[in-house]
Amino acid sequence: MKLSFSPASPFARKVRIAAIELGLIDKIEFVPETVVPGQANEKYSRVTPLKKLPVLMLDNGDVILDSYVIVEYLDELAGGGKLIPASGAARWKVKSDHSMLQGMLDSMLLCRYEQMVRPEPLRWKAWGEDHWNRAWSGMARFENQSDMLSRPFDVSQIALTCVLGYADFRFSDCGWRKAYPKLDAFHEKMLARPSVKISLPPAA
Ligand SMILES: N[C@@H](CCC(=O)N[C@@H](CS)C(=O)NCC(=O)O)C(=O)O
Repeated sequence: MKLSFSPASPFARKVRIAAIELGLIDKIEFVPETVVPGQANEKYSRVTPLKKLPVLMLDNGDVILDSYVIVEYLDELAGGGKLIPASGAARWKVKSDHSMLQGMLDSMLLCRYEQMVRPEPLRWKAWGEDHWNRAWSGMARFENQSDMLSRPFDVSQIALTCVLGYADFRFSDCGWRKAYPKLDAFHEKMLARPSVKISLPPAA
């Protein structure tokens, strides 16, 4: 299997952490890919018209996309129910938490693109603030959700780790540690895992 990848991508990081935790990392070849909004990448658009990474390319030519779906696929390969509970209330809780975190990451990425790609005169301040507030109030939600910080390791905890790592990477002066001390403790706990530590984004 091959995974399109960038060390700066929080979505690709989620898959990398999951692959390490599931013992599948050696079965995946990481293929570096560069995608920039507003710039064509015809070769990669043939892999996925959405031109987003990561994408998992299977040996039979099939393509699996969206980081959550890739993690679900890997989880099944590893026997199932490892990072995503197989059934019951725990399953829906983990999936729903993950959807919230995925939306937060999407909003953070839009803020980043607004700063990085959009020409200054075309920036829309209220729109950027709205997206940042979604991520920020999402963090507040998880700060106050005690089970998230203590339950067995799962895909939504990986996603929360990636949200916080991305905040450090691209919004280093946002002050999340001071505002959210329980998330800080959670992040420290996660950093004890080699999968989390080895996948930290590069220095910005
Ligand atoms: N829902 C997708 C989001 C992936 C995503 O937005 N990836 C970013 C890189 S971090 C990307 O490819 N951006 C390029 C673009 O949006 O043009 C997933 O979970 O895999």
